[in-house]
Amino acid sequence: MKNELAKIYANTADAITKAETPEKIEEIRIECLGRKGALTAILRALKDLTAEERKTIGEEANKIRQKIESRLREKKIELERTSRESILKKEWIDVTRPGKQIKKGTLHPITQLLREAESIFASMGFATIEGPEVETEYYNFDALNIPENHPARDMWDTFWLKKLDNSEDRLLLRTHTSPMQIRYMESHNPPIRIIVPGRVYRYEATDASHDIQFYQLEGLMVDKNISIANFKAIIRLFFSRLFEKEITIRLRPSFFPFTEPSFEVDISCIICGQKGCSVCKQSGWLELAGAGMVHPNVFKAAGYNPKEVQGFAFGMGVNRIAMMKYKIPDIRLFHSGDLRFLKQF
Ligand code: YSA
Repeated sequence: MKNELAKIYANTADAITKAETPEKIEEIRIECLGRKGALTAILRALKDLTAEERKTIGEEANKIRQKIESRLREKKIELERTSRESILKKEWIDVTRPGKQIKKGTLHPITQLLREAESIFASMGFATIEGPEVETEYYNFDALNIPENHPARDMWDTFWLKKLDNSEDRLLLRTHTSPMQIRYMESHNPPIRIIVPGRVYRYEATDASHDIQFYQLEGLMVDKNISIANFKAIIRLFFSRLFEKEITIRLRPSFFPFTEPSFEVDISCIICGQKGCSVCKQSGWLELAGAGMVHPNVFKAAGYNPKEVQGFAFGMGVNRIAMMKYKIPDIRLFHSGDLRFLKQF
C-alpha cells in the first residue's frame, strides 16, 4: 500500500505541475480526493488493515493528502492569476490612442432655411404652428372661398385619397398651407400672428423650378387695423434679414379667391442686383410668394365678423427661397438624396 501511496502522490504531483487551467486542477482534485478518488479509496480500505498497519499507512496517507491539497491550492491560485493577466493583456485598451472620427451629418438645406425663417418671424412676434398634410376638401378649397367647379381649383390640382370612413368630406394631400388659416382662426380669437411651415403637394409636371412636393411657409396676421403697409414692412424686413442685405419689395396685382386684394410678392434679384440675369429672366425681380388681404368670406368661414377684423396672409415657396439663398440651380436636387449635393450644406 505504501508503494501505491507513493505512486498516487507522484502521478498527482506530476499532473498538477502540468495543469494549465484552474478547471484542470479541479479535475485532478476529484480524481485523487473525490468520493471515488484514488487516495479516498486507500483511506476507505484502512479499516481492513491491522491496527499497526492502519496507524502507519493512515499517517502516511493523511500526510500525502495534505501535501496534495496544498499543492492543488497553490497551483490553482497561480493559474487564476496568470489567466487574469492574459485576459487583461488581451483586452488591454490604449486610452491615449486617438479615436476614430465619427462623420457628422448636417441639416437638410430646407430645414436650415425653415429654422432661420422661424427665428426671424419669432423676433417679430409670430408663433410657429403646424397642420395636417392630409387635408379635407373643405379646408383646402371650400373654406378658402374656392367652391366645387371654381376654375381656381385647376391651379391646385392634387392627389386625392380614398376615404376610410363614411364622412362627407373627401381627403387630399394639401396643395398649400393656407387651410391652416381657417383651422387656426376657428379655435383662436384675434389678434393673430402665426406662420405655418410645411410640406405641400401638387399634381403637375416637374422642371427646374416646379416639384410635386415642396415646402411653403404661410403667414397670417389678423387684428383690428392691419393694412398692406404692415405686410410690406414685415415681408421686406424678413427677406432683408434672410438674405443679409437690403431687399426691395414689389407687390404685383394678382388673384387668389381667399384674398382681396391679392398680389404676388417679388423681391429685387439678389443674384444680379437687378442688372438682369438668367435667374430673374432679365427682369431684375424674383417672384417668391403669393399674398393679400384676407377675404371676408374666409373670415366668415372661420366664424369671424369681417366688419370687425382685418388681416393679411401670404404663402411663400420655401424651396425657391432656398434656391436663391444657396444658389441651387434645380429644385429636384432637394429630394434627390444625392450625398454630393447634401454634403455642401
Ligand atoms: C396666397 C394668398 C394668401 O393669402 C395666402 C397664401 C397664398 C399662397 C397660395 N396658397 C399659393 O399656394 N399660391 S401659389 O400656388 O402661387 O404658391 C405659392 C408659392 O409656392 C409660389 O410663389 C412658389 O414660390 C411656390 N410654388 C408653387 N408651385 C410650386 C412652387 N414651388 C415649387 N414647386 C411648385 N410646383
